[in-house]
Amino acid sequence: MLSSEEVKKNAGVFAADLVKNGMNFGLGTGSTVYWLIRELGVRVSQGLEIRAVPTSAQTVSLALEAGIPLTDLDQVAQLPIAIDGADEIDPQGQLIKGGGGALLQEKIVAAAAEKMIVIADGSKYVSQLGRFPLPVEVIRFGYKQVMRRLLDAGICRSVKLREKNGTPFITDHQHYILDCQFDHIDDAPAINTFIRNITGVVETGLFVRMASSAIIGHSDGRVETIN
Ligand code: ABF
Repeated sequence: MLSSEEVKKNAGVFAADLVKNGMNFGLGTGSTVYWLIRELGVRVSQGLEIRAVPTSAQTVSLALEAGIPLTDLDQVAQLPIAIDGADEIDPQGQLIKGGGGALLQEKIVAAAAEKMIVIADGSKYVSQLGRFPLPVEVIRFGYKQVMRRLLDAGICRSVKLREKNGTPFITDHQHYILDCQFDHIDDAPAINTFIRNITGVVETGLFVRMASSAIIGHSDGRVETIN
């Protein structure tokens, strides 16, 4: 049985093969993407020519440390792929993302890419979304109104302002995150639309019809691609 870190590493290294010479690509965030960055760093040092569009400040520093050249969405004409982690993936390829707090930029990059490829360990693959609290990025001003709207609508069981070290967690884009606990999410597109329509909401961590495939690492060493 492999450790969870080894499983993530297998998925990250497997995904590195999708990044071809000369490619611009979206580079996600998180502990599985960490291994992708490490592997691509080695390949860049061996001559692979690529440019990454990073999805967070954390990924900017890891990529620079690994020697991966960066670019941004305004500089690239095409983004054939984006590779990113997820907190939950269902059989329809719908995702919950944002556990690490980078959902806004991750969604913008995923939307710009022709294909979004998810990398994760098997524990993230679920029959139904909703056990992992759904992150919702909100404007700081008046955020309690948004909390109230979410609760009054009765769509989720509880809503919490995300904190770090006893103070509100601030995203890369200077917003707050509300973590919404559901029992399960039956209709992800409808929930996503409903929440996005609340004034003050910037984006949700529900990624609907965005992922093209998922690369899932397993503890027995297998790496599976689900299309
Ligand atoms: C990011 O990585 C986030 O959207 C997500 O919260 C997190 C999960 O990935 P990992 O478990 O690989 O750290 O993409």
